[in-house]
Amino acid sequence: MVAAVSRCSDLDLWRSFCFLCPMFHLKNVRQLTCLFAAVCVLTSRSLADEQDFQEEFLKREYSLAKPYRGLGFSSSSQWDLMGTAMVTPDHVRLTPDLQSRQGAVWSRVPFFLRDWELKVHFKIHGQAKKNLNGDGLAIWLTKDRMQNGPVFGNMNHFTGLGIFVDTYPNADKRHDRAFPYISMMLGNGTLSYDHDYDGRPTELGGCTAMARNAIYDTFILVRYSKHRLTLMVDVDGKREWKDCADITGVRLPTGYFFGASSATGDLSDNHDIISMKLYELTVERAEEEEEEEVTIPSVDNTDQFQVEVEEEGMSGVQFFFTVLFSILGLGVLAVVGLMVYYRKESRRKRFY
Ligand SMILES: [Ca+2]
Repeated sequence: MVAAVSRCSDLDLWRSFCFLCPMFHLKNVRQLTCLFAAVCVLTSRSLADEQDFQEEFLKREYSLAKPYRGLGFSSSSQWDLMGTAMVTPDHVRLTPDLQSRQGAVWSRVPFFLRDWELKVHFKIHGQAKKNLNGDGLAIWLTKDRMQNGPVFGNMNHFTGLGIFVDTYPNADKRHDRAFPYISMMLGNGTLSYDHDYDGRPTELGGCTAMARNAIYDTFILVRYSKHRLTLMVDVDGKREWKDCADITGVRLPTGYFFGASSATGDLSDNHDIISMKLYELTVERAEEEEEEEVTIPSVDNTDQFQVEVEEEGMSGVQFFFTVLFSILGLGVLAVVGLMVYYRKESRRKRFY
């Protein structure tokens, strides 16, 4: 509707330009200038319209953006801070670049929209060299809020959606992916996030994104509409979204809370959230298309997302004992076999 209105007003402008130009009896160069000016005006208008169009669907009650007035202490604020998280004029710092810190920011407002888009502007930066930093941050839409735990500063066995910007390769022997790695997981309250394997056993999809110490602004976009969950990233300053994961058949209950959390361990980084902007999507639905009640997050055909996790190879000591016990086992079997054989032999001889 908004788009249609803006198109009409653009058309009117265009008509008035086309009407005015011949009135001046201009030569070719002047006509071209006139045309150029008209295009400039129309283009700038359409960009502004697009921004207005987007802002119209911004849901402020679920969004975190500058200026962060009263965030974390005012009763009118819609967000709570936790752990080491602190607010500056430019960002919400979840953890500083120091060891063993945990911080989070959580929305106070339960979320009930059906079709939505979340744009997260974040910054991860620190002194340490690549792969000697950690651990990353997570974006959440979960049943529980304000919990401490081992999953990037939130509880394990969570219920809901987790998006992880993992900056440290714990399963570094695999070398199957470059870090930072961004991935998605849907928790049902019993699934466990496996830190040692960087969440591979439960991940729905993901991609490498060079989002640490980036010279450009870094963004994640999560879109959920008609049971389809899409993850996109923009980390290389091109101002365009790159596909990261796209999962269909996702069933996500409502009434959950948005949050962002982070943790450092032996390794550290500054983990900052600059904004989390939630937009409502207008989606056409057939009238008979009634949404069924979803109580537990789930994905249809989860088998297709199972990531095979290979067991790590044996260490030297493990190998030695395995061989030793195998030889001893074989020896015992041989002795038992021989005893049985001789007993049978002696019985046979007695019958002769
Ligand atoms: Ca990791």
